[in-house]
Amino acid sequence: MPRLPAGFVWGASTAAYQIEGAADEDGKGASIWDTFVRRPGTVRDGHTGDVACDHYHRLDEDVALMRRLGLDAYRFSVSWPRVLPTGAGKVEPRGLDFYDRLVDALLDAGIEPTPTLFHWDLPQALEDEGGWLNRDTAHRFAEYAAVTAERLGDRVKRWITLNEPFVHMSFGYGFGVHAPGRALMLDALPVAHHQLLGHGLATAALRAAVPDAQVLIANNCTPVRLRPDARSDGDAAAASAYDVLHNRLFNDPVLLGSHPDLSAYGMTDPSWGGVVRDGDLATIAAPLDGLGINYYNPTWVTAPADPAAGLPFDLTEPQETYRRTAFDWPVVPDGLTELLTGLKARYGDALPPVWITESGCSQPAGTDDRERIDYLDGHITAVADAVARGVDVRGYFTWSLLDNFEWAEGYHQRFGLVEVDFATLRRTPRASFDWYRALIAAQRA
Ligand code: PNW
Repeated sequence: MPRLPAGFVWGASTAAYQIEGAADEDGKGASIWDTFVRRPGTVRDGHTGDVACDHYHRLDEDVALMRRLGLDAYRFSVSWPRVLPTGAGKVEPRGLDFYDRLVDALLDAGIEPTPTLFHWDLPQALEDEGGWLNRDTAHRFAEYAAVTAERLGDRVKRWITLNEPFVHMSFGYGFGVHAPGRALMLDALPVAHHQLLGHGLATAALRAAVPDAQVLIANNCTPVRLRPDARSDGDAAAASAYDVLHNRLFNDPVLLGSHPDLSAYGMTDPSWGGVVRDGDLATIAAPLDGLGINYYNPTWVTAPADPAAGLPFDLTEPQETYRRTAFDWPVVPDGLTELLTGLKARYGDALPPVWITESGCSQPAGTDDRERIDYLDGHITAVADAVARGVDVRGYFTWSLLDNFEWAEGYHQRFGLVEVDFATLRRTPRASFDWYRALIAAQRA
């Protein structure tokens, strides 16, 4: 069994739209996901998050599961349109009441609440004004952060601003496979900048409301790999270009206050045609207490077959045979060590303590999930290896506590330590739940 330093934080993660249900209860406004799932052909089998795990009505049962698991911390997300139904202006107190009850239940169970403020469920009213293509959304996000922190900040000290701004930009605005379903390709880039600006403004708002707040961002990062048969300079250039888009576009501004070289994307103007204004990078680079990393697998790239087609890389498959999750994602634990040591090498002293804010896998239905146990064991060992090599990692949050609404895949992908029967909403802890519980207990012993 892997062993991490004393004080290491053991957690599990979820997100509002994926578990809460109660999609229009207690004054909640519509989010872009409420809209998107109703558009034919967007989500497998037409699934929606209308009910999901019904966590909104079952929070006591779910916190009891967390207590049984022995979690130190629980990462959930706050639904922006529950708190501000039209994204700005009028606050819905019943929405805040729900998170207030959740926070109290967690503290009562000895579990540290670790909210994420934005896990992709933008209020539809803000999408109607352009969503994250509109710079104003960054300011609305900071106002929402302030409202939420004023209500919860007496008890909640660790805050995560954004979840995976890369995935939201690329899937939501680049390819259109997630809400809001826009397929703008590289014209989606302003979404990166406006989310990061929102992160910086929200960081200031959180610190103003909660003087002893710890503020993090959760970036989805991937080590970029070439196939062993790659040898052309074009392959290396493609790897570098992909690293810029997926990793550095989101880490460099936050940690260094600068943008990576975007010339592979035809961008040489530092203002991105007026999108990036004076002072923005300083706002974005406000000091952080930690960097959240969501890791699933490495990405393999080659030089583009058709460089004129648009992107300066092609995604490809590894030559090696890896085990695969139910999602068909390759299982590559050492990619996590590579990622963490690579971050340390690149950012040095500018790298704050790292938190693994998501790591886990989809496996077939059923509670005898040995493959998930192997996955977690391998990835936690990979974190321990990185710690042994000098990377300061403070916690590990597995994705996910419960089976839940997996975005465009609906309920077809099961990431939970706890199985959910979506017909009855009955929860059944899996073998991996008992394994994780034993792991946490052994670390304390
Ligand atoms: C993350 N990819 O999304 C999200 O933060 C979770 O909400 C989600 O349930 C979880 O990972 C599992 O998918 C990702 O294709 C979506 O590289 C797609 C990718 C990675 C992460």
